[in-house]
Amino acid sequence: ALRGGMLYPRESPSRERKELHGLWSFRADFSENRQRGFEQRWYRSPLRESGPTLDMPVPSSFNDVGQDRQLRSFVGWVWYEREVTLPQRWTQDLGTRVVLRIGSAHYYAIVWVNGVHVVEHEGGHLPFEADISKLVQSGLTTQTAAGPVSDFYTLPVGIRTIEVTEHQFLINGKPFYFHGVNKHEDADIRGRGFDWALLVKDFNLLRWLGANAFRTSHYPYAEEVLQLCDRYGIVVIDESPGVGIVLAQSYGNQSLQHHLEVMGELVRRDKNHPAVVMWSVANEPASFLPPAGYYFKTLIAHTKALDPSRPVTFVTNSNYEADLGAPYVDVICVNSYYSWYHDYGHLEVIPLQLATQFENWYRTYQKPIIQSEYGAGAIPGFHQDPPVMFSEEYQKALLQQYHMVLDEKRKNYVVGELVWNFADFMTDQAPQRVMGNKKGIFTRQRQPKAAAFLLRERYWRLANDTW
Ligand code: BDP
Repeated sequence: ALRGGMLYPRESPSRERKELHGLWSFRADFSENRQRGFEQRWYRSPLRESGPTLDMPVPSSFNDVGQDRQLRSFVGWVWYEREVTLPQRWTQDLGTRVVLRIGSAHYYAIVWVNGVHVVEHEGGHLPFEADISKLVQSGLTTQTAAGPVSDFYTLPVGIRTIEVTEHQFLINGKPFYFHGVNKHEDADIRGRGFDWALLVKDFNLLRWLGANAFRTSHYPYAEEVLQLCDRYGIVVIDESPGVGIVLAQSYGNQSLQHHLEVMGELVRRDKNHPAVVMWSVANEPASFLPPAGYYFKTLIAHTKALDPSRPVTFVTNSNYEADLGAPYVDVICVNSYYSWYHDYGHLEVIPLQLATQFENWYRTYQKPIIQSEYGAGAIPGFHQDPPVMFSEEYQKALLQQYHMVLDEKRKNYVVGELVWNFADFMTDQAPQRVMGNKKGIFTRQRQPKAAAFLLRERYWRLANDTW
């Protein structure tokens, strides 16, 4: 007979709920008999102490978020672990009931809390729970060297230095070459919005690719994204939402004041992330218009005053001679779409045009240069040889032409290349958009196009070259 119901954990004046969703440590037991975890008692100490772990989003299927074939089809014991800090009022008051509830775990589940076995359950889909009050309650208040603690905060930190010379970008005194992507916070169904499973999938893809950096085009990303960058050592160019500054009136005083405020908010939020190595105040403004000079001078000086420890840039697609903001940046970030938005189909123009682009910028400013965007649209599954626009072959061939020049110039003053874009993304409708922007090297569903394999080969080679 049923001994009682199992109420859904709903909050009320007498009930508090703590979500355990998010990133968990994870390990699949690949050992021959699938029993190593039990033999070595992995539940007794933090999982990372008994071997390597992966970050796994919960809820999600471990089979689907990675790039590992073995895990894709794994059947056997997998171990999930996370540390939980309970509010003092739960652990101090011995009359409070603390219940651990698992909404669903496939298929046979064994649960330990602080190394103590608390419950087992067979079957997925349905919830089970255990009263863990005795395990987590001490009846004590948290004390320090001075008395009871009134507030507690932990902040993971990392320490590194950034310097920019005439032709180099230095991290911890060593020349750094950005080889990575531009991203968007975008995916099917959710659109723009934070999602742990999507984030972990994207980081697994960045790792697959061998990317060491990305730009948060064209707005600040969720803080969780930067937290993972800190942990994984992915370098970030942190961009403000200053996109579309293309009219003379965009340079008005009101816009400038707001832009200064936004930079203040951005720096305040992200200044403690070692992964962030440069601020980008804008993307593709009409920086040739007369008011742009004063605007960028003020904006960049303000950002540097807020954070003297990081270089500041904006991403330009103006002509090197006409750009009125470039004198104030530390690093020149240039976008160009040779053989895509000009000279359609003429891949052979790229080497000369791109080399000239780099030479002009460097001669004029003597600052390191990042190719902050370049790319071509490709509809996955469309093939043409000789390549034509929108075929996978064309995207790949265009990138290859860029790479030839990048390889020549990176030995001098080009310090990075960020492909446009990591993944296809949705846009407004327009004749140049084929159900969105198709310049992703991955599809919007995060599957690789031919160009992804090209970049993967290149980035892993560059990774071994530069470090
Ligand atoms: C660049 C923009 C980027 C666009 C890209 C494109 O910076 O946001 O998505 O062009 O047209 O100019 O694909």
